[in-house]
Amino acid sequence: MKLYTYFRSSAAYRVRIALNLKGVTHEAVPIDLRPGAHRQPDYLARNPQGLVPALEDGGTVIAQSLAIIEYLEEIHPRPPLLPRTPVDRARVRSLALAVACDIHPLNNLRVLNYLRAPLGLDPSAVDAWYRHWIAEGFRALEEEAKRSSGDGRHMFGGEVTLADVCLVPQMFNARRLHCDLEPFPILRGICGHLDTLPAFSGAAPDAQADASG
Ligand SMILES: N[C@@H](CCC(=O)N[C@@H](CS)C(=O)NCC(=O)O)C(=O)O
Repeated sequence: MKLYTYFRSSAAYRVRIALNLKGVTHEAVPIDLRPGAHRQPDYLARNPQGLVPALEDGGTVIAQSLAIIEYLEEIHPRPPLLPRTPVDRARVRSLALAVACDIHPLNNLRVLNYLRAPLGLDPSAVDAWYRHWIAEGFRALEEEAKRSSGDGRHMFGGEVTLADVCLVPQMFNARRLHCDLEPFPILRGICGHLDTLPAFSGAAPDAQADASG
């Protein structure tokens, strides 16, 4: 298995966590987003979506972090990242999708670059955009976590789920961009615990071979 990854990509970070949790050995292939390696013909030939991560397994390339993680869940069911009952599975997916579909896409590199040019927003306006969507998304997740966390250490119940796998990379990015996290004590507490787990710390950007700058 090969994971096309970039150390700072939060979507790739999700997949790295899932691979670690499931103990799946793989080769990490760095795709440096800064010079645009994800837009080069050789990468687009593998992954026409032109984003990281992508997972190659047995000659097939799968794009989209949540599709990759659900694939891993099916071929390596232990430990499970989704709970047992349909209603609980739906709730965990709902928390994960709040990050992956509602927060992350608005703050992705290509979106921020488009705000800078051609739209011409200055750096402080782009930072305000970023922080606004983090605050908006985290406000909802903090409320959700009040109801769904069983122990203040996990987004749902008392076990690691897909919701945690999505939250931690988003929190990492929010910290890196100096977002105000004071209003989110439950989310901070959950991430404080998860960051101590080897599967999570080993997937963190600074722990990657391609980490730089
Ligand atoms: N929905 C996709 C998002 C993938 C994505 O946006 N990846 C970012 C890095 S986190 C990327 O490749 N950005 C390159 C760009 O914006 O040009 C997923 O979950 O895999």
